[in-house]
Amino acid sequence: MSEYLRRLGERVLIFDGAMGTQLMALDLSDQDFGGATYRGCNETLVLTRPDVVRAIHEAYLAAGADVVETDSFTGSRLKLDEYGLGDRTRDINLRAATLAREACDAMATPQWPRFVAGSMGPTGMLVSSSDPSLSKITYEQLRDIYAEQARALVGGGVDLLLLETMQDLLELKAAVAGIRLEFARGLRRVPIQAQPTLITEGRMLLGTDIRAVCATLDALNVDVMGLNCSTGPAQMRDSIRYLCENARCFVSVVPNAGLPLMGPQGETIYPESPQELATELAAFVRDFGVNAVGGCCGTTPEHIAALRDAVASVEPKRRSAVERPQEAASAITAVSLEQQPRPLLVGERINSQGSRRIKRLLLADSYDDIVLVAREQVEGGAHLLDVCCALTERPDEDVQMRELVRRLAQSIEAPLVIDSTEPKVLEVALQNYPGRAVINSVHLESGRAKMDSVLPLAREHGAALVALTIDENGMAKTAQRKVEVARRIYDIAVGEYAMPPGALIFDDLTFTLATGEAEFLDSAVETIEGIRGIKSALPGVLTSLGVSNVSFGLKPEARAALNSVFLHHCVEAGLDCALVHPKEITPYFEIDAGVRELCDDLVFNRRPDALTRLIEHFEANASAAGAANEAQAEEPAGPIEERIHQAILRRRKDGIEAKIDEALQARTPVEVLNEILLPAMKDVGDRFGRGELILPFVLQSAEVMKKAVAHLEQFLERREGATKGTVVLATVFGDVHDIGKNLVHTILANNGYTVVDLGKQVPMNVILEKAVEVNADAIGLSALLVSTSKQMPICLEEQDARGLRFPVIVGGAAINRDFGRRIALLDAGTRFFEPGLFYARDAFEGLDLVDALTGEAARRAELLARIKREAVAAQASRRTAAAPAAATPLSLVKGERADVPQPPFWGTRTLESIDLTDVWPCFDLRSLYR
Ligand code: THG
Repeated sequence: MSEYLRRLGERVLIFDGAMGTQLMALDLSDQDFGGATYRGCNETLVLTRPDVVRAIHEAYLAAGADVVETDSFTGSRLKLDEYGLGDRTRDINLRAATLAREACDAMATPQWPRFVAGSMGPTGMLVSSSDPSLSKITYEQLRDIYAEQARALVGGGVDLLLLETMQDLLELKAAVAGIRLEFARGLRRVPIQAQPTLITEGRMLLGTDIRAVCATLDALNVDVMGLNCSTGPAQMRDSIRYLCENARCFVSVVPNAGLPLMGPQGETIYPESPQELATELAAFVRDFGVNAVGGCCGTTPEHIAALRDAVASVEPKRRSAVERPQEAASAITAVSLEQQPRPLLVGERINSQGSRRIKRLLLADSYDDIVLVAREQVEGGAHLLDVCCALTERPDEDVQMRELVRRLAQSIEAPLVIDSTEPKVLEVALQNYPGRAVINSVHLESGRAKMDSVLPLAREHGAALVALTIDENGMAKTAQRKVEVARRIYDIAVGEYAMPPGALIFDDLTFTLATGEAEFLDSAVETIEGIRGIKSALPGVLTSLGVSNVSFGLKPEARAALNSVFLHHCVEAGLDCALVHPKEITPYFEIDAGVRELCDDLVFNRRPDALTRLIEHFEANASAAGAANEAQAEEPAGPIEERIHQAILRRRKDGIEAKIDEALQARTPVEVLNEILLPAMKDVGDRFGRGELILPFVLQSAEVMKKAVAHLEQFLERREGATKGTVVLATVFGDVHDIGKNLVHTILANNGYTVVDLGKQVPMNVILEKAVEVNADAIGLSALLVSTSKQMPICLEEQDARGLRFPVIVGGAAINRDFGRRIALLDAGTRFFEPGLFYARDAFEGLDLVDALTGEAARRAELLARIKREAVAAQASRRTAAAPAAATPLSLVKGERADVPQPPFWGTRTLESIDLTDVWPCFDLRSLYR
């Protein structure tokens, strides 16, 4: 292991401060740069004024920096070419490295080694953007550009390579690949530290969020990941916390001296004093366990000296080993490959061979329309999208794949599964995709050949991989053979290519049951048993199936029913991912019992006439529109409460208003809400939790609920007059489903409160700033998913750290009262959050709590005392129940995983809409427009 990483494991390392702004302050002359033509090329100074560059290194070392960065930030051939210095690329980078090396070696002692980071910044291109001039470069060109610079820097003696201020995740991937390419060619191996830049919204320039950054860099196996430039530490806080909790590697943070401001003469001012910057960064070390800190634009040796002192005075938080599932990532966000509840839904229809529509659109090069189909798939509930462009009519699958992947990357938040039999097509797709894709697929049909050509691609791009259970003897048909083939693939992929098992997805093959051939009668049973066998023989791997294959040849209605039934049994057996058309799936419990039995008979080969009976049923019932629609179409009779309940559960939006009116004849509006609507939605939530419903259905039910509540609202008593208080409401970051929160909004507003509703997906920082701004009486937080509920304790910790005192009310499908009691305590359960953390089971309990919090002091005090008592008692009983568990950090539910919910649509930002100089201060953006 490298000395740099070894030391990083022992203590926090301090990086140096700015090079660019330090050089600027010296007011160097044209001569210093070797002539007016080179003015502004800071890298040329390593040749013309090495004394100046070395003095800056020395000043930082004297201030206590452990690591100095070479003066090579814009030293790639592409950037140097702008000054006509491209052919000096090697000299400049080599000299930049030796200069820093000399300065470090002069100061280093065995107790206090000093390290040289070979700095490599962005090229100024935005390879994954749609801008024609900024994207006029390829992944391979970028890879070679970074490879060249890396070779020279390592040749000059750097201890690590630092990719910093990176703007485009695809460029960052290409840079890492370039470095690795040089390692493979024999270059001395050094650690790779990768630092993208986030703009104030917490995303990269093209909209990539921190989850996608973390998932992608994690899959690339970088040694350190972090953030630098663009903003001060405050704006990075949420993202750094995320990295420290989720990255499997070391984390670095190198902010500017505050968010840059414009001075009176239009100059850039970095507002933070050494003390301010140091205090904030030391807090990252103490609160999150950041491993390396330093300064970017506007920081000076004084900042670094203050930083060194501040970091020395805090106890770094120990980051616990991260046990989390593999994720796929788009250029927008990441999605866990292990959904809870299972399965991960992969939309099957962007497939030239599985959809006539897509085939037609590909033949016509109508990419925009394909993007619309992709959007439909995502809106229908697909977590990922399978993409296949193979056409017998055209020879240019790679060209079409490239174009389609680029378009999808810019507008679809669901990560892609690249489906092709051609390694070349897979490669082109991966080279144009900024996130972490899934490759579909490898197998052993011609022995190892396919694996040996595709696995290196999976490694270079960090892709996950679907593997089919096919070997030299053909498709494995029995469960036993499926497991055997899977094991062979596993041994090669994991044993030889070091794939993480969690990134291996075995597809043990689905055959159609529609032919009635004897050979395939047991095929579904074998497939289901194959899933069980693979999951138990190869721990940690995932499974997938092209579910719709099971019904090829049947009529659409029969297909929908059989697909849904087969999927249900596969998921019960442990299936993790399903290639389906999500819209066509019906929840098992909703399928007519008779149809379910017909399908079960066929799937499990329970009677010889199973196929005939199924076909006959659907022929006889052709007009009934099939099982899938039965649940939707037929309106059951019965009491009104039951009919409303069913309408919500079965996603029937039409006529809901009339039903509400009917219910209002015998009940008050509040009773309708309380006794009919809320229990119905709870039933939906419970079924989701048990895996009976997939998320798209929950959302459709929520739509019905919304419509019902909107109608009911006019009848709810509205209290006029002065506001009773102000509540800031938000659905937390990561969660895009806000039905619960909207309901609370309605109830509070109708009871005289001013509600500041921040919507969904709200970062904690935004919530707290708004609460301060409006002087809130309480903050209300909602979360649908277990993973996003983790934002709730963060609200308390952040308030505690910032000295804020807003009571917090939490609610949502994934949490319960015990969770509320647990998070009411800070510092691993040792200290009560004095303003109070309250769990509300529903909107009405939320209203009661807000009433108590804004009411008489005595009532408020009584409430707080009770909550505190309960929290402490619950903590004590957990201690006695499980002594060791009490000390472990927060875990919401036993065995829970940090699953990533379906992301929101972010969309792309046009370059024109951003003032890039705001975004990228340490880089001369004017060069982008040259
Ligand atoms: N395993 C893996 N990958 C796969 C498959 C698999 N990729 C391709 C395929 N099988 C899964 N994809 C589809 C796509 C569409 C359909 C079935 C599987 C399908 N299409 C309709 C039809 O053909 O009737 C719709 C046609 C249309 O709209 O024109 O059923 O098994 N790893």
